[in-house]
Amino acid sequence: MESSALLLFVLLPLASADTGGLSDKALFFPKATDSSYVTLTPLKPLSLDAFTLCMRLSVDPEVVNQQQRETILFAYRTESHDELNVWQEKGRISFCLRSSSDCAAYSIPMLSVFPTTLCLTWESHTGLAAFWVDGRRSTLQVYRKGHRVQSGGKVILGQDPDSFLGQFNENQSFVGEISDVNMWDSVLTGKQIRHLSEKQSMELTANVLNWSSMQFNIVGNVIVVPEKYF
Ligand SMILES: *[C@@H]1O[C@H](CO)[C@@H](O)[C@H](O)[C@H]1NC(C)=O
Ligand SMILES: *[C@@H]1O[C@H](CO)[C@@H](O)[C@H](O)[C@H]1NC(C)=O
Ligand SMILES: [Ca+2]
Repeated sequence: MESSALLLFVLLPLASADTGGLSDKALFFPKATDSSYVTLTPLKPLSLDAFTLCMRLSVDPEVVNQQQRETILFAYRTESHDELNVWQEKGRISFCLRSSSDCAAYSIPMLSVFPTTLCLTWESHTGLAAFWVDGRRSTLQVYRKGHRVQSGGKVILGQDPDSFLGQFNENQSFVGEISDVNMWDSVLTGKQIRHLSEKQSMELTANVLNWSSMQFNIVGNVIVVPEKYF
C-alpha cells in the first residue's frame, strides 16, 4: 500500500507531461519557412469513410492571401499519396482526397487576422462535402463518392509534404496561428458544429484528433501561444 502510493506520487507528474495536448493554447507560425512544422499523433488510424475536421485559424494576410499563393492548412500524407490536404489557394479554400490536383474548391471568405473556426465535412456514402465558416455551411458539393481515406500516414501542420515527411516549399507554408484542430470519424450535425464554433461544450468527443489530449511534436520555428492570450 505504502509503496504503491509512493509510486503514484512519483509517476503522476511524468504521466501528465506525457499526455501532451494543447488545451487552451495555439500554435503560431511566425514566418514562411520550408522547415518549420508540427506533427500530430492521431488517437486512431485515419481509415475513414466519413469525417468532420475543424480548426481555428488566423493568418498573416499579406503573405497568405497573395493572389497566386497556395497555403497549406492541413496535410495528411502516406508514403505514396496526399490523402487529405486542405488549402487556401488563389482566392478559394479547397480540400483534396488522394490527389494534388483534383480537389473540391469553395468560394468562401478568405482567412483573416482574426480567428475563423473552419470545419470540413465529407462522407463517402453520398460524397457530400461542405466547409463550415464560424458555423455557417457553404453550398454542398459531391466529391469522391465511394472513396475511403487510408491509414498509415502523418498529420502535419505548417507544411505541405511532397514526400512522406519532407520536400517542403516555403511558398506553400502556413503563416499564422492554428488551434483547436479536432477531427471526428463521422459527420457532425449543423447544430453540433455551431456549438463548437461558439466554444460551447461538445457532447460528441473528437475521437481521431483531439486538441486537448493528443500528442504533438514541434520542429523548427513554431511558438506555443500561452493560455493568457485567449
Ligand atoms: C517562392 O516564391 C518566390 C517569389 O515568387 C520565388 O522567387 C521562389 O523561387 C519560390 N520558391 C520556391 C521554392 O518555389
Ligand atoms: C477531447 O477529449 C476530451 C477528453 O479526453 C474531451 O473532454 C473533449 O471534449 C474533447 N474535445 C473535443 C473537441 O471533442
Ligand atoms: Ca508541395
